[in-house]
Amino acid sequence: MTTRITVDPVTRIEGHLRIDVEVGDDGKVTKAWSSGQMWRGIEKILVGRDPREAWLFTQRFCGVCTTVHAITSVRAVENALGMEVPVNAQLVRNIIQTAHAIQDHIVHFYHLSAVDWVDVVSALDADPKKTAQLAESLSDWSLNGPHEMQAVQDRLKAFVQGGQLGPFSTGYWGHPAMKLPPEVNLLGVAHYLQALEVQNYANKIVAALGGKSPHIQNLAVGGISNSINMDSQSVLNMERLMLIKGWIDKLDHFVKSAYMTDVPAIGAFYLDWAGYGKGVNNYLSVPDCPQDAAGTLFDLPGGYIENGDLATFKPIKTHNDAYFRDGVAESSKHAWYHGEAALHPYQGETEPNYTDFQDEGKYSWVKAPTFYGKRAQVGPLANVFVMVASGHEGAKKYLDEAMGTLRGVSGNADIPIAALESTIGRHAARAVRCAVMMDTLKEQWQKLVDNIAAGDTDTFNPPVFPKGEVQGLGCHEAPRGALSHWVVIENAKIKNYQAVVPSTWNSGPRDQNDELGPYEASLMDNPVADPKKPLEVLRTVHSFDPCIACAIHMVDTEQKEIVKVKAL
Ligand code: NFE
Ligand code: MG
Repeated sequence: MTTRITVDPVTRIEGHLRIDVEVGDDGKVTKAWSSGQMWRGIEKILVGRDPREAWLFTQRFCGVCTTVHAITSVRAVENALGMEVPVNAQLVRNIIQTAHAIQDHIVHFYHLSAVDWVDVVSALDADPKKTAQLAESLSDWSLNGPHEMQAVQDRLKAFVQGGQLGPFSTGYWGHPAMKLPPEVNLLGVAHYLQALEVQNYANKIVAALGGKSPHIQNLAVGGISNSINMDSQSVLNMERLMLIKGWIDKLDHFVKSAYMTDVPAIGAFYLDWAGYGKGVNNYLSVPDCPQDAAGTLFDLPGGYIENGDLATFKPIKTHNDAYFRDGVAESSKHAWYHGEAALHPYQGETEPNYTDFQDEGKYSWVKAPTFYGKRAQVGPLANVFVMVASGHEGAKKYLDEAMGTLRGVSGNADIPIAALESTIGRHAARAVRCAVMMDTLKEQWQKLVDNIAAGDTDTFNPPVFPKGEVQGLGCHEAPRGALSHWVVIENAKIKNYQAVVPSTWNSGPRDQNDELGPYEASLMDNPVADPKKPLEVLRTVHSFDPCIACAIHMVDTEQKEIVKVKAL
């Protein structure tokens, strides 16, 4: 007999995601469906507007990856206009997006997914001294001492004695799939609480340059609105840059000494999860951190890898590389829109056609993107593989380091890199990427200081809109993966706007050929010990860091009525 499990909504994500699985007699998933249960109207709002203000709207796609749709949008319009952007503007944007990525990765692991693996209640049974010994043997993170661990356990006891677990009240505590010893659970809880403080330093960097966080204010098509003047107290000056440097150093210590060791150390107890969750293993990633005004040089490489084979790596060299630009299409065969054919984003159509949830038909507001007709997984795992395949030194170094910790703590020296193609591997890759982002952030900061010291204070080139039609593509390797915005501009007004978002790539339903999307494929064969507490399903889905708010933002280019809603 098969059991159908519906998880709706999946929590500890952004937006509304429904996951359905069928579990066979052997307790393993045999069928899976991923369904985006919300839709928005932001692309529609953009039609007819001034392209210079699009970023202010697209940034509101999401409350989590807040900077990314702003930066990608100005890049798309600049690309349509064939514009150059001052180097200072590129570097300030790079600092903002990199700091944001670090904040996002820290929060995802510690606050949105660690409790799938760390049993908070079991931490009450830990010996805090042993936890500290273990922690100090793994790294030099400064808050690993016995007093700290005792204080965390006391705090946890107070929660329990008070009859409430506070932020930990709804976990699957005591679930048979929880395998960490109490001491490691206490370590996880301690770093969960410390990470709440640390992630704030990344937000401060974003706010110091962007005006506020979430949702930065300092962008412009053509550059940034920050002024640079070393002799002024009220604009971007050395004092402000040194303040940012102080926050960068604090983040660096946590990322390198806590996050980079916690994930492989916890993963070492869950090596069985290196055998689940592979799913779609074509990997797509876009280049990022442009270094020159024309956007021809990038610090972080992009590319495509087929079937998990790094030897198939093909580079994507710029944000307008024809190889990427011509390969993307989106299908609505199983999404609640009219039309079955996969369409290129410049020709994208989004005519709603809601049908209720049909297992074999339409069942999601998310479209199914493909790259040259194939499904692709995006995100930190794709990004790390692409960086390693293209010879990025930092990625290779941190991947080696993480694999070393994993092999050391598990006592299994033979764990291959291919183990990363899994549920637990996506977490490990995110930690590795975060360490790479940390070094990238430091480099962007230093380059900005050097560029200003060399006498360049330019931050803005004014855009000029031609008569007639132009089209542009902007890309960004966002925390959840490859992001692209596609804009068609006619007589200085937006004619069409499409965003093909990381969570669309990963959470999309079956495509035009009925092939499963990455979430769906990754759930196949996952064990489910207790259908009433489908922790394993959450583990695999959470490992992608879902964001459904980003994934669905519909447009009706013909401006017909889309749906009637009752405002109560
Ligand atoms: Ni709303 Fe997002 C990211 C984008 S969606 S979080 O990262 O773009 O995957
Ligand atoms: Mg879209």
